[in-house]
Amino acid sequence: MLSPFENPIYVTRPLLPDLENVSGKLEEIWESKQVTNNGKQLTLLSKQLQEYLQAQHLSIFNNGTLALLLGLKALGLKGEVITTPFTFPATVQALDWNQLTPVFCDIDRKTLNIDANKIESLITENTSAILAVHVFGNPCETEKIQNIADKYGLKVIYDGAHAFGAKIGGNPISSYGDMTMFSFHATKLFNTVEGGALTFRDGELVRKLDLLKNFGLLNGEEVVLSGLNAKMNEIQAGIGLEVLKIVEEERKKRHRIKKTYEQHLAGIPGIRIITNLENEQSSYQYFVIEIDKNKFGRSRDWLQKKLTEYNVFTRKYFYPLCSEFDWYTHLESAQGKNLPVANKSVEQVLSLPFYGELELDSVTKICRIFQELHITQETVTQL
Ligand code: T4K
Repeated sequence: MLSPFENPIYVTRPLLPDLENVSGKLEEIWESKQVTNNGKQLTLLSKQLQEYLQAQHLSIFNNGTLALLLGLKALGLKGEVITTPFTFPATVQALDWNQLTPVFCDIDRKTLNIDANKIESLITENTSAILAVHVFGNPCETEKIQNIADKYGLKVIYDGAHAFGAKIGGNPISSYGDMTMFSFHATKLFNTVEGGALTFRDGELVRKLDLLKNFGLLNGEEVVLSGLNAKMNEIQAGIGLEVLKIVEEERKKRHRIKKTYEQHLAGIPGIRIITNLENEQSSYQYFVIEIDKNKFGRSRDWLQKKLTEYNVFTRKYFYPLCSEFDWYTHLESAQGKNLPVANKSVEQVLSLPFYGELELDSVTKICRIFQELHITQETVTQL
């Protein structure tokens, strides 16, 4: 048996800038005495992110969940929203807080994104929008989704929590749909410790979102909307400015790690790498595989547990399916029979360690552990 790693290897580690640079930023902020509520750092970060993401409009929030929640509110959606069950709880919780009913659509076998071919049959007179997720940073089939939305007059919102810098045929991911949410949580490729943003087409929404994230407060005197507090502070924004400087380097490192995994996992039976479609560029947010128990010889859950003995800590993103939450069991679209692909995939997915600091030797060793744990078909039949 290969020896365990000396130190734990986690699914991810935050991309942190040099402490010296952060201290410099902190000094600047301290001196200004403006520590939140639209200070200089936030203004600068908004400008730089708008350029980086090539967004028409951009608004920053204190996390991705509140960005999405308030984005949906700003769009004034009502009734039902077609979405995916294979996502982080935040996606559907943002619908719940807006009194919107999710209608779950099954997912695509290859990318695990919403299956664009199955959306149309779920549209009713109550449908107001499609909320799709660029799962693991691999883009959705945006053209198909837009065609359906145009035919029925629906809004399209993308949860792009994982999709920072993803592209389709060279076009930035923010250029698709009416609105895209990005998460800047510590575990994300680009982070502000906690944080998030919306990019969107409609310039009218700028003012509305500014109000919604600041209690609906206008000029300090009038309260014109029922909002909440979803502002990013200056320390987070300052850290974000430093992280933005090193994000491209991180992406390159992740590219090398991905290639190493692909090279060494190839040929192990029962392992499928979740990847983007042709002509699309992933953000390199996660590296995810599916384990086919019959071919690999062991189940995903067995493998995940076994890996901890080697000091390797993987995650089952996104287990359980959102359609399994107690408060959705009455929905017809949440029934297992209507979501066969999602129900199968959720039992097979495993997110492997993936972050720039992870050494290529460690990646190779993780793959060798997989080789060691895989058992041949002959052995399976003898068990
Ligand atoms: N939509 C989608 C599709 C999402 O995936 C998410 C968030 C959202 C919306 C909402 O966006 P935010 O409101 O969060 O901006 C993490 C994140 O908290 C969450 O942001 C993320 N998705 C989700 C996929 O992952 P956990 O509970 O798995 O994180 P945690 O704390 O177990 O961290 C994972 C590993 O990362 C740890 O084992 C070690 C490492 N780690 C983590 C943190 C926080 C560190 O090394 N240092 C750290 O500070 O949820």
